[in-house]
Amino acid sequence: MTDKKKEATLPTKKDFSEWYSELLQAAEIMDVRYPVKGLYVWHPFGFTIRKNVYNIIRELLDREHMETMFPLLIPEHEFMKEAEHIKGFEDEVYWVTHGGTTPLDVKLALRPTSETAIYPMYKLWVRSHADLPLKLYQVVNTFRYETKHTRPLIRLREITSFKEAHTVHATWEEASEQVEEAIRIYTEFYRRLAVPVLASKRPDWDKFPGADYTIAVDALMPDGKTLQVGTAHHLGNNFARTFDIKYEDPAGEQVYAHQTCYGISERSIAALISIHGDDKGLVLPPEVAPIEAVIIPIVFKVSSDVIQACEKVQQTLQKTGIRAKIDLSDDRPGAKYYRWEMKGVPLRIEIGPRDLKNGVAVIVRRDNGEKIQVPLENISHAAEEALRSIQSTLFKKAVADVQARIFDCSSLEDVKEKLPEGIALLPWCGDKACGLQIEEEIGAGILGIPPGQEEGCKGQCPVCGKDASVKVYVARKY
Ligand code: A5A
Ligand code: ZN
Repeated sequence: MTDKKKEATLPTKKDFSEWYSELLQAAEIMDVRYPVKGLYVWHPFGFTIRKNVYNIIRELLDREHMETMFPLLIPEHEFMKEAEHIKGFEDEVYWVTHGGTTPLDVKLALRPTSETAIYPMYKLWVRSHADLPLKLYQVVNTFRYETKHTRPLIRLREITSFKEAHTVHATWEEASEQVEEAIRIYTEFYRRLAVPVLASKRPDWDKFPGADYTIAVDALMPDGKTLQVGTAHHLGNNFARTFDIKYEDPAGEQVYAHQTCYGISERSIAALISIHGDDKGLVLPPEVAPIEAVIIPIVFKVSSDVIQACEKVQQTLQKTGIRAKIDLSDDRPGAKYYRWEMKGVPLRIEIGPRDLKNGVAVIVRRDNGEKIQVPLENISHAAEEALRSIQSTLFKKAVADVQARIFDCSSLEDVKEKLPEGIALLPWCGDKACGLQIEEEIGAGILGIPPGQEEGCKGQCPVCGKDASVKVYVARKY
């Protein structure tokens, strides 16, 4: 690569779609050149972000769940058991039909999700009320033959990082509490990524195939569209009846179990990148940044003093638990700044001969460009402070941005005017016919009903004029 090519600038973030595509390549997140549609390759740098992100979700789930792993292949007869589930997924399934040149007796589905792989085993594992609740999760790849426009990290045909949890409970109510818990876990997970999410109960026509109901979390993207970044489903005893998952209750009766499942994917990384990035590239929250601080020696001739000081700073930072790296490449300082800004490194620490003489370093924040001079003996404390501040500033900024882009609307005209900027809150009577007409007229989707709405009139349904007992989020969706 020539120096010029390396420093080619990104399109402005206002052209979000182009910015996003260019950034994935320039910041070395994904390589989109793999020759199968909807499949992409992780660059090692992107994969390190993924590792940090998935460590957080694992940390949160490991408190009450156990991690496991089920097979990728699902026999046709298991896959075809639950009628609603099949209807929802049959157009999206890839089938394995041959072993070498021999046709298989039983066709095998590549899992689009793992209910039908896991639940035949749950039938064997769940015996008594003492086995419940059962809470397992896995992080695996899943395959969906998506027909809508595919996009790296957002709509994949191979989802490489599908985190799915599957829980079993004695009662419908306990399962319902688990769905709430899942949404709390996801909200906390996204807070650690400095990404605010909005929870809402999906309308019936948009729930998971085979579920009683679905609650989703959505992130608001820079272009005003929302991205569904997680879902939790109450499965009732629908799958338990199909897969015969029963337990013996304390009175000795055989009772069908109640289940939930909830999932997130690398869409979490799409949201993180898109919400915080700027015209210069990635801006990573310290929690997930592969490098939290890059140290740049400002030297024009070889100066072993400066290099030594940089190495000492690196050691000090690493001892504090900060992921620090020195850039000792031959590039000019300007080229180094450019490279690490593109990669979203939260802090840049510059040390030159004059700084060294004065016993100081300069710390530059990636999120707001702020520069401060810090005594070298104070460097790790100052870096820690700055990292903490970046993490919380990014979240506050993102929260303020979402709040400013939710609009209370009472008519469809009003909604149409506001949607290019964000999300509308609109009264709705709850009838499916009205809901579908709203979606049709505004050319966008109903996300769902936000939680915590007490009964009571919330205005009039813009379609039928009847009193509305709820308000729904309406948005253009990815
Ligand atoms: N078994 C349940 C958990 C399930 O499959 N739910 S789901 O279909 O809603 O998927 C879970 C989450 O995965 C979604 O909320 C969405 O964030 C993500 N997801 C779904 N399809 C995807 C795709 N094609 N590419 C990337 N992420 C996807
Ligand atoms: Zn209505």
